[in-house]
Amino acid sequence: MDGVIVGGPVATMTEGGERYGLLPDGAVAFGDGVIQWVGPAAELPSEYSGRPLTDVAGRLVTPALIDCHTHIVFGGDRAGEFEMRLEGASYEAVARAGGGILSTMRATREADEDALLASALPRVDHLIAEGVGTLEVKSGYGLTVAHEAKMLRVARRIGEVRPVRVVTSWLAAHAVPPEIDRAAYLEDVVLAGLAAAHAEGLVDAVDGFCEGIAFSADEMSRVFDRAVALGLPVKLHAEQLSHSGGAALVARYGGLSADHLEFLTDADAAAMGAAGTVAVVLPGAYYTLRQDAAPDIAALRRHRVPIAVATDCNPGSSPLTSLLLAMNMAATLFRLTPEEALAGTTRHAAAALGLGGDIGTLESGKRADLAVWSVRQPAELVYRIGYNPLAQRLIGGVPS
Ligand code: DI6
Ligand code: FE
Repeated sequence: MDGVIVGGPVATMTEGGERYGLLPDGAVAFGDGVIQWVGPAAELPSEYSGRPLTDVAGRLVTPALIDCHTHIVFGGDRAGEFEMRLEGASYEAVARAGGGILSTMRATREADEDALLASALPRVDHLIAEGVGTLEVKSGYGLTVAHEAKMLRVARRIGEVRPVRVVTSWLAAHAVPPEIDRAAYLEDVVLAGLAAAHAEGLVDAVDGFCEGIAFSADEMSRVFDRAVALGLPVKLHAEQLSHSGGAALVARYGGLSADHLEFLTDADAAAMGAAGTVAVVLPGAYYTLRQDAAPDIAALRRHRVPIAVATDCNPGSSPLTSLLLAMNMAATLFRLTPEEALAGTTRHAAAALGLGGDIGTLESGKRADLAVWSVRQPAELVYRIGYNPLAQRLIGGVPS
């Protein structure tokens, strides 16, 4: 589809120039789903002026948003557990009553693909309605070869039944299920399942939960070695609840991203900066778990680590389906500037998925994935709480 968008400010989110890469009165020309020209409307080349014109009437145009860290496919929910905890039950009591990741594991195993898809779509639709055009989806609640692959098949189907690009991550290294010992789980499920799921075309990247209660940096390095052998990029849940060495590990592997990072050190940030690894901050989990130490944003800035922001949508630590709210939380709880928060769901989120050449900014040659908002300035997208000003979304140039 060909077209030209005019009539309002365009936040291209390109780096190095104006804040937000802002063109106060911009134009975006696209054809065959790809952006062909972006610049001041007064300078639109005549070859594009005959195309179908969309006048946004003063509204703001940005890249479509990117949620680069979600666990949006899962069975059941944990509302009952939330209620128990607020009524005073301890975490251990909740676990004894069948709560936690393992309760989601059971519900995910019980659900077939159609049921998992049906339960995920309302959450996905909520994100799409907020201008999200690309969504990362992890496995990690099946915890057998078959159930992990099932989760990623559902993730792929989301991209077929909805106008959203889906990127998958193999997160079998999320927890050890009760029926198998740790070493056998790593070998026969995490590693063997990865090869099988990859052969089925289900895996875009390899993730893990590097934490005292989950997998050690040494265990994760075995998983990463296998990812490298298969030609797959790596990323990691790192330094979320304690300092476990995950951020340095993922930097050593030249990984796409290290995510969470509440216990990040200056040396970790330096290693990430040198490796070009993106820091994905997840304020929804920080908020839900009522953590008290935020990620060291100053260290990330000092070492020029790109910062992305995502929902971490999952039934336990972040039952969040609003990327706009995640941006607001990143600003208010972590002190990101509004420009950093919006870069975190566009340019830097694209980099966290290895798609920096394709999406995340409005530049010629990138996909025509755009959002049009009923706001006058970009900071409004971050400043408002619980308000969705999306007017229109174009994915590959197609209104959807
Ligand atoms: N970190 C988290 O916060 C979630 N997973 C992870 O690796 C928790 C997932 C859950 O509680 O279901
Ligand atoms: Fe997560």
